[in-house]
Amino acid sequence: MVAKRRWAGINHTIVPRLLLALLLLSTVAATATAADVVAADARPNIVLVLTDDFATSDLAYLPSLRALTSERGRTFRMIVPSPRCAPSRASILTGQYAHNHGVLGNAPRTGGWEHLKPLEPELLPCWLRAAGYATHYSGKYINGYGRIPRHVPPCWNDWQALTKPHGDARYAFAVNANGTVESHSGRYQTDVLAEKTAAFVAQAPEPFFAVFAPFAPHSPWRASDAYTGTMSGLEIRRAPSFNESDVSDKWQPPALLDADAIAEIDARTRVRLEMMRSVEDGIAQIRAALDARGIAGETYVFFTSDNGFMSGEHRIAVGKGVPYREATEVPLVVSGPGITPGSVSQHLVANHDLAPTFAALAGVRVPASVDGRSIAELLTDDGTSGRRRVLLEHWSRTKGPLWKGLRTGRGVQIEWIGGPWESYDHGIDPYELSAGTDGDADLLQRLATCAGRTCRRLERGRGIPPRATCRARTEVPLLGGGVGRACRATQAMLP
Ligand SMILES: [Ca+2]
Ligand SMILES: [Ca+2]
Repeated sequence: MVAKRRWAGINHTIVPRLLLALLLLSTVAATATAADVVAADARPNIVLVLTDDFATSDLAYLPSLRALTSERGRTFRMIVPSPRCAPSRASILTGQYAHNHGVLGNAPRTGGWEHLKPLEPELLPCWLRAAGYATHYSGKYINGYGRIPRHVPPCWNDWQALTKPHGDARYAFAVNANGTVESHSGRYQTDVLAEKTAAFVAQAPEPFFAVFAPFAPHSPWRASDAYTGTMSGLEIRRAPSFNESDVSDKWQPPALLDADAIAEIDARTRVRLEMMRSVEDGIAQIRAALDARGIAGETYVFFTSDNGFMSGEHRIAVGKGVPYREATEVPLVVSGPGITPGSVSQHLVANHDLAPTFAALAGVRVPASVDGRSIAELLTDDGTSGRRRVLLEHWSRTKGPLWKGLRTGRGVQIEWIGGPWESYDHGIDPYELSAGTDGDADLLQRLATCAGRTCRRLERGRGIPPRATCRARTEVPLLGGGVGRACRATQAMLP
């Protein structure tokens, strides 16, 4: 079979895959050896669909999205330790907690692209590229990117990122296409971005790593003309935490939402879901490209969000950046070789696990700076990750940390800086309606300053000497636990 394909401006005649990989990789990864290429040829492709502010509850309204993701793969409930756009995206690219990568917020003073830029030569795409992967990014990169409109971060073979300020408009926006700024008008942003990823997937040399990062369903909330109004009749379901009636257990709670505020939340939810219809189309287009090329069986597709989203739960009308489940939990759905369709994992997974997971799938060693752990084995096996807890941490724009917390498979302990502790046992209070005041300050402090292997050890409970023996037989002297009430509370929170 002989056909012409085009890659990176070069026409190639199709030859057996290994030879093609050798030819192409010699142009994209000068450091790869022949041995690397042979190994790389057997490695899977990886596609990451990274949405923006998609909430776990949104999935219930989107049957087509479920058909494209959870019904074809394995669903994890993923914790986002720092639930705002830039810190989360930096964690995905570094495999680190925010206190280690240093992108603490969205704005230049404490975070955003300005704080990520010095790290760019060492990020995930560079690990994969050095190992022979072809790399692609389409969509929203990180807050503040585009202030130098032609900047292309290193290690991306095909770079198609939204630039500011035009990146905010849904029908008029600009894309940095490998260093050339393209102006787009008249077409819906998500459609254009999906097309770019599908085009890459259709012809990139294998193995490849492709990121489709639509700026949806983030504000400004505008659906494509094709889907505007399609969710207008949708009845919005209320979680028990919606407009929480008794907030005496919360620190500095907002006022009760009135009818106007609730109507606004519902209207916004409908438009956000309409925006996701275009993301569904994008995923379908990318999958079609994989199918057409016959490589779906050797490609992992990850679907997730950079953070969750509040829509009236606990009276919080809009946004993220709070320690509640709606903000700190997002769905992670993975489909690919060996993964049971429709399966669900109960393991505690965090977004700084994504980079080491991609590295493991690619057979790449991660730098010692990585805090996360690979979940590659959990994609096909119910075995144990050994992880008992994940740190939560969040900073204000100017005043340092706002809150920190310990999240387990069964609950959460939150420390409001300068305020009280709020703790929830998700086994009996999954909607976080009635807070306790338990908190392990010592363990939290250790995790909040951990790095690399130490983080993983603290998350497992290894290396933490029990501080006391619990008094009752029903209590367990948990690693990192304490005595009395703290001991019981910690026990109740174990997965
Ligand atoms: Ca976001
Ligand atoms: Ca309450």
